[in-house]
Amino acid sequence: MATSLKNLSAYNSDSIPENPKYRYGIIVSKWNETVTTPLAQGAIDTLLKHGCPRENIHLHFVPGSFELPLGGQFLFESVNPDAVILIGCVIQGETRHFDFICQAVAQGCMDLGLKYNKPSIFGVLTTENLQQAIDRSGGIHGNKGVEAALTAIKMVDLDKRIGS
Ligand code: DLZ
Repeated sequence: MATSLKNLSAYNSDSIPENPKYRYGIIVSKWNETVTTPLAQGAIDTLLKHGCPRENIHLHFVPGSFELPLGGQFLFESVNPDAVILIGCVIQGETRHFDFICQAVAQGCMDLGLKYNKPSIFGVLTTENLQQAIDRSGGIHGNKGVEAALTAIKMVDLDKRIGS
């Protein structure tokens, strides 16, 4: 597999716009917390690194990934951030929960962005096992939270430049 040797979070900082004045919401699922905590930290560290003040980051938690889109909606309806990042980790089990949750949160994330005309970033790991999730939350394959934050910064920049 192409990803087996790759740190997917490696990037060139010069290609990322600085955007100190923008506001970000981060909703984090408590389910598989040992994975979602480093994902959230990766997202926060990345926003701070690229100039976002800590007070412009609105961090909240929901019980599981299924609740992420509604958590994002609560944020758009309250503090109205420039983008939200949904962070979760769904691990394949023996039942069809995995399929239902992944489908719902992916669709919910897309619907959320389209409803509020603001970036809604899918920072959810969907893995076969815990090791794959660990590898992608600060392990050998990088940190999906970092990638989610970079995507949020780029999409907010695009939104502002287009002037939607
Ligand atoms: C119920 C459930 C299961 C089985 N697995 C996960 C998971 O791997 N990752 C996750 O974020 N949440 C899981 N949940 C919880 C659901 O997302 C949700 O919180 C409950 O079904 C209540 O709506």
